[in-house]
Amino acid sequence: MNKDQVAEVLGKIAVLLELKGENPFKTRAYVNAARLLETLNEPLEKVIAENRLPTLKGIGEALQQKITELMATGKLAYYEELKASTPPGLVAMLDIPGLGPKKVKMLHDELSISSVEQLERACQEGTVADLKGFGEKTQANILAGIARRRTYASRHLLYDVLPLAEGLLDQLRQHPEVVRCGSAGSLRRSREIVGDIDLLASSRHPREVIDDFTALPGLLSVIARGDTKASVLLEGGVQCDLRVVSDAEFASALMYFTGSKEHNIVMRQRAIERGLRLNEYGLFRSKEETRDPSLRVPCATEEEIFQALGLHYVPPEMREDLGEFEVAAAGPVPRLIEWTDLKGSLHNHSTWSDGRQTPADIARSMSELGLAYWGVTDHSKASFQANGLTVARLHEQIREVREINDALARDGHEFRLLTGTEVDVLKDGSLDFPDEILAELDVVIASVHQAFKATEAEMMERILGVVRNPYVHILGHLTGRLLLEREAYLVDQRAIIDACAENGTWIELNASPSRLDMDWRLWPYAKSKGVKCVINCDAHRFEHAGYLRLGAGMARKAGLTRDDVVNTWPLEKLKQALTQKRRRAGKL
Ligand code: DGT
Ligand code: CA
Ligand code: CA
Ligand code: ZN
Repeated sequence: MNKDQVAEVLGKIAVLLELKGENPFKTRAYVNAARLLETLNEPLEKVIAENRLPTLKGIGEALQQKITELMATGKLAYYEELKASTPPGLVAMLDIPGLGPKKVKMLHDELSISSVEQLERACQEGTVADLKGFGEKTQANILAGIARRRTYASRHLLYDVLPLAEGLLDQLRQHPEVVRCGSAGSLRRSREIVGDIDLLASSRHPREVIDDFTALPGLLSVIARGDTKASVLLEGGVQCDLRVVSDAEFASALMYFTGSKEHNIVMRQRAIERGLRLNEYGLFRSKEETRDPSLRVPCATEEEIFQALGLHYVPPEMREDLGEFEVAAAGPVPRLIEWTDLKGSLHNHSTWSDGRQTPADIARSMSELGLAYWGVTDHSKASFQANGLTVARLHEQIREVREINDALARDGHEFRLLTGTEVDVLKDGSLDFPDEILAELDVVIASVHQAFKATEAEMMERILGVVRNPYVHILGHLTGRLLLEREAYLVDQRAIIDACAENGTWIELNASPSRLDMDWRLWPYAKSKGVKCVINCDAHRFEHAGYLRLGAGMARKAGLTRDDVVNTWPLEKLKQALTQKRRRAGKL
């Protein structure tokens, strides 16, 4: 720990003591000690080593012991106990503007309120206003503060914020004073969930850029504004931070604000090992923290910074400190998949089940998009709520799709639909269609859509049986999670990957914005086992073709290349690959 971190803990102790209604002198002692450490102008280690803690004003024996313990171990038993004995709801209430420890204690003592939710209810009922020292105005402020807190705390699906960021970047690009701009943060790293949008621009006149940015139409509010940065609240409660730097600082600022924090820490360390300093202002020839332009190692791009630190370029999606440094130190990072490599999606729906367009319409629009093929894989009958197909209807559908393909061939088109199904995995582990009809289909995806509450053992037995079925090409949305909505069901993903490797079964990367399942964190393992990926839109309407891009972003996070993903292959190669499992099982 450094002195600022020690000071922070002492400050928190003061707050907890006040919440508990401890003797005010005791509380003051912690506040004063924290302030003293913050303003100390020599390293705390040195003071301790030279035994000079007792000479500091107002730091008695008890405090000396606590500071020493914190510095030595990074922890403090006293603080941990204090925290554990305080209801977490009381601490959370302190985040609401206008509520200090005294008021929170009073709410707790007088109205038995010990969580933000209880506080909100009490305010709505009007009981808070009656408390001494509160009143109608304070009560209204607390309610507003709770609402704001909720908005800020919210996390967002990447897919929902991407267009917001694009819209703002368009505005920045058109600004006459902007030299370069781009997104940073979790959005640039293509995280499936993002906290806020981070944008970066370079300019000679930051103030003008900030002024115009904060005056853009459609902002809910301007949260903060300075000469070189601003935070605004967008429609839907999404926060956006813009920072404006000089163009000489752009590359290092972009790198810094792209993160991740964990990745940045390693980069900084690599700089220090080379006698350099890396921070948001640049790369410097210096052994100390600096932003002195005369020490700057000129780097116009991120590539140059990586190079100066002995690394090949790491694409932003991979900057999570999850193995990218070993790769980029050993040689160039392999060319990652790009969404334009994708030739079609193999898992999609039509009006035959719960999709919006007919197979004929789908064929027309997907070929216009320049794709080469598109799977029509509607639900099976067990998914009755989605109008799942019976065997008889599936036969009819196969006929219809073949007729469409015949017509495409006659007209000289190369685009083809693929016949298929997203067949339900039933509770007992059997499939909703018999093997005979699965054998007729180009592509078979098996998905769990029911009995989510099964134990891990039950779920594993169900899924492993399906993985072994020679007619099942692809395992659909492996965990059934819905981001920000529903937890994954209990499955041992690695064991399933192992089984898929053994049986030649592919795994889907379902690119629907709230699924993105199987998760990018598992794909490096799957790749190491030789399991192929299929990036699927699970499209229910035309616009969902755009999910291919989102899915490719997740595959990039996992370091997947074009050849790891079967739907980058041309139709003939894909069709050949789709027969392999059946051939291996002697079914062809
Ligand atoms: P988010 O917004 O929660 O989805 O995640 P990020 O990664 O966008 O985080 P954010 O917006 O707080 O900060 C943007 C980037 O700035 C972050 O990825 C790395 C950098 N950064 C922020 N705080 C720190 C820090 O304390 N240390 C270091 N090394 N980097 C930081
Ligand atoms: Ca962010
Ligand atoms: Ca941010
Ligand atoms: Zn589906």
